[in-house]
Amino acid sequence: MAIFSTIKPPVFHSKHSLSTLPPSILSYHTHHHSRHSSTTECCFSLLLQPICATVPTVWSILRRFDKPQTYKHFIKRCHLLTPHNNTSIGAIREIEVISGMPALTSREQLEILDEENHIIGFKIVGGEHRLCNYRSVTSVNDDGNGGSVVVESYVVDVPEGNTVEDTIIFVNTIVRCNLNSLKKTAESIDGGDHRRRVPVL
Ligand code: A8S
Repeated sequence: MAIFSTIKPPVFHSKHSLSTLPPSILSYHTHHHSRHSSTTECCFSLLLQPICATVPTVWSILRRFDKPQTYKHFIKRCHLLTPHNNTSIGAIREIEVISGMPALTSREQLEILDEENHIIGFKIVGGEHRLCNYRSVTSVNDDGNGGSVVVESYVVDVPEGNTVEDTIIFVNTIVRCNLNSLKKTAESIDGGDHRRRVPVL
């Protein structure tokens, strides 16, 4: 499911699955993006991905700022530009994308790594691509049934010559593919269905 808006700060519509998220988690998705300071037109979107795997399993994949290619299949290579393999806040990675994309590389800086609430966020600070001022936040939440719900939101400038709709369709497609492959990777680690089965009486 995706919710998008060009309004700053982002406005959430009352969707059931979103209203079940703790307000502290939701505020990461809204307030963080309201720091977007670009003067060009920008857009915002939020996607939800239910996963039949536990929060620790999903988080163990997501938290690896140095290894996004584990589930982001558009990434060919990734290396850290900051010394000592340091992946704390401020760390910078350079990724190379697979051929066929309108991009070659992206330089990305880790902005949030909240191990307690399972939230990771980064912003794009350089590279050869068209997504200026891209910033994203991804959180993993317990679905209350033994599984997880991943929420990913982003803001990005609308590239010159493109419309808001084009931009959202393009970026949502990439994010949806990433979330789908995160689901597959996590579910294969957890051996499929980790939801508590409701006994049939
Ligand atoms: C992410 C999200 C996105 C990555 C995009 C949207 C990107 O890596 C690809 C193609 C581009 O044109 C831009 O979480 C860029 O990685 C796959 C190189 C940034």
